[in-house]
Amino acid sequence: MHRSDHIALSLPANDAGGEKRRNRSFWRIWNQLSRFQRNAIYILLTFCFFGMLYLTTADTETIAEVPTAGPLISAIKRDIGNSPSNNNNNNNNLHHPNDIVEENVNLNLEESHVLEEPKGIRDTPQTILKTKITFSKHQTERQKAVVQAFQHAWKGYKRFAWGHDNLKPISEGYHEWFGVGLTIVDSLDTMVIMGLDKELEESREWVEKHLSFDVNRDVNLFEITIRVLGGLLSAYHMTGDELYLNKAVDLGDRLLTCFESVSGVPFSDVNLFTRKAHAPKWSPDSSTSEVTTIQLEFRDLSRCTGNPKYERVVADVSQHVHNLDKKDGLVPIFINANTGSFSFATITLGARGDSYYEYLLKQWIQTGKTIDYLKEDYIEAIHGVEKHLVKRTVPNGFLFIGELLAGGKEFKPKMDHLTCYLPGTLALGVHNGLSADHMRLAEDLLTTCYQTYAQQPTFLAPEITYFNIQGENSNDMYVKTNDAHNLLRPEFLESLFYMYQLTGNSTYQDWGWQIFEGFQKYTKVANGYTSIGNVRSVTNVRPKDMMESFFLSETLKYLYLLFADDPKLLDIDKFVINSEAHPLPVYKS
Ligand code: DMJ
Repeated sequence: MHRSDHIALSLPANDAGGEKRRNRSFWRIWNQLSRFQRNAIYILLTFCFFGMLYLTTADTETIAEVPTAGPLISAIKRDIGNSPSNNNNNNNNLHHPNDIVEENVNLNLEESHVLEEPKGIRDTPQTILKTKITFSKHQTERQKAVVQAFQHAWKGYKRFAWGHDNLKPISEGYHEWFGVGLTIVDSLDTMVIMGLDKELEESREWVEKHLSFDVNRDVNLFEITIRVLGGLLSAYHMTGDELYLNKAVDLGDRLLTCFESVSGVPFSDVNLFTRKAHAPKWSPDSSTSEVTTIQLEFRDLSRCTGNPKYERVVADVSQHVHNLDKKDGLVPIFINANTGSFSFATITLGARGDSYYEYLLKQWIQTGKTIDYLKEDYIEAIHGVEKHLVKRTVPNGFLFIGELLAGGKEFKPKMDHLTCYLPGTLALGVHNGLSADHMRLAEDLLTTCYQTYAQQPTFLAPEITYFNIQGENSNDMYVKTNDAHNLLRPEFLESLFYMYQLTGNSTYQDWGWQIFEGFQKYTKVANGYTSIGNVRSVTNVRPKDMMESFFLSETLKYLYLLFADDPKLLDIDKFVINSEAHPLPVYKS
């Protein structure tokens, strides 16, 4: 039997005959149609034609709205930051200290950002301010001592904690918090200001090669914003190096899910890798100061990228908080992200309340004094502080700012060291045209803050001080054992910096020097600087084995700026300094 390997199909050798037959039958059918039927077909075809035309045009418009994919952020011209002639920009012959070299840059966004863009938001390229700043290389003796302190801390960090968040200088190890090399990123602009080129170069290399936000870890929105986002943006503004901006964009995008709450008030924590945001484990609430101390950074990110999505979410939070009822401008320290309402909580200018007030003023300044409600809320709040929180001690009448316990009736004569940022903020407000009365409050509070240092044998302030308002003994202030620690915090030095810059009074420099000496004597250890557990004894300071990143980012930076011959080494008319001491540009609106 023969087996057939294929099936033979019989097809005409040439199908031209079939084609003609099909054509003939089309015309035969067409001719058989009535005039009405033919007209109906004409109309239908006309509709189809215009429909197609419309769709094609609409498509074109949609595409035209998307920014040209062309150059990515990394393709911004770097002719200022990179040109060899400008690598020596610290030379005073080329630029005055703190000169800003401005360049208008047309920034096109990365294509991936375009795809992620929420509906309705246009991110057309915008003109932004690009800067490279030079700081005077001339240093006073006190500034040189601060630079040495930085280098000492840096050496320990490099040796034992490089690429990790914080140095543990005594156990010669590190502490991981966010897992993003926090001390490096937080210190970048300090290195620029101090002229530490070698340290900056090695840090830049680490950022380029190793800084990744693909970290499967929950981070606190506020902390990572003021320290890391603020640090990257400030480094970008000071160097013109878009590496820092690219990293800031990556981080900013990962933080946006925090704002996906019912009210728009952000959740406090977010996993950087999964981008899942949530309330803190210990409470359904976010801290009021935390949700209102991210605005400078997110706004700046929008201004740098030309993409409004970052600014929009934080501006909505500010507006939302503005609309809530307050006690003469004062706010409770907790707010619920889902309901958007304040919780029944303490009112304080210390922990969890402090920088709400700071960012009212600084946002107003950052936006060229164009958003009135921010200024009005700030003025009302300072009035509320004077009315409800300010008291004087017995016997010497030191002014301090206490707390109102939940319910707003009971006054607690307790002040966190954190509150000592306020004199600087008040002075900044006066400098920007607000009531001169604020300066008196600033000076009085500054004196009390100074006393919290001067009354301790270590010349270092405790974390919390209580005040005598009843006259039960002759001490104006006292410290509880559990509050006697010093974490190398900057707030008082920050205030000294503003007060010196705005008054030129060198007493403030001398106060800063006394505190610096306290740090040198009691917190300096072989491998860096350490927080201590007890400021009340020079023989038993109880080192805590932790060097917080803000020691390099803020404490040493403010000391360095305070000790400059030129009070305007960093010009506060051009920069607004965020809550972690990262300067960001002041905009016109
Ligand atoms: C810093 O992270 C910031 O200054 C913040 O606003 C308050 N706490 C620390 C410094 O004390």
